[in-house]
Amino acid sequence: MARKNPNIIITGTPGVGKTTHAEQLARATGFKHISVNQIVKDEGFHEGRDEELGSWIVDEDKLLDYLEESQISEEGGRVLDWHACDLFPERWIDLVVVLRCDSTVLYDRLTARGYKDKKLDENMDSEIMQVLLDEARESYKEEIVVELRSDSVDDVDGNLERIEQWVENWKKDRKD
Ligand code: DAT
Repeated sequence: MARKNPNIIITGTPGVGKTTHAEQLARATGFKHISVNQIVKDEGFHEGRDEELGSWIVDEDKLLDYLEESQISEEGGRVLDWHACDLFPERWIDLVVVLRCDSTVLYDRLTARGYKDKKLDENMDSEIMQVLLDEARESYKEEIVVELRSDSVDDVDGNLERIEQWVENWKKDRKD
């Protein structure tokens, strides 16, 4: 059975605005916001923490089994929010949004979060080197990957309008 609603990944370097976008998009569309970080933490899908980076060492098999059992592929209507995207099977995903942020803006957001030393440096490098954009382009068909800016609140509003329009078109195309 083909899903009636699309599955959307919102990805990008920590601090670019994934959660901000995913929450608002889920509210506007009625889709389910899947905060991968939260699930990993709540369900224990990890093998401890990388203390230096301050992030979970994720057990990807457990995470993917969990998502598969939640009928993600059949039901659709999920907004996946995570700083990686290459682990999700292509057949689950209809749109990959890669958020990008000016490096001075990102620096301020990450230091406000208390990031410092290696964690701050690695995330800044990752954004400057467009690591997540490259990962998305290598993992999914070019036509489903979109790069959007997330420097300001106006950007968020514009991005949401664009994604909601894309959702409408996706649904219309499948009805015809
Ligand atoms: P992420 O989920 O990618 O780590 P977030 O949504 O938690 O990012 O946002 C990090 C902080 O930056 C948070 O305080 C909200 C703010 N922010 C995010 N995107 C923004 C934007 N486009 N304009 C203004 N503030 C933004």
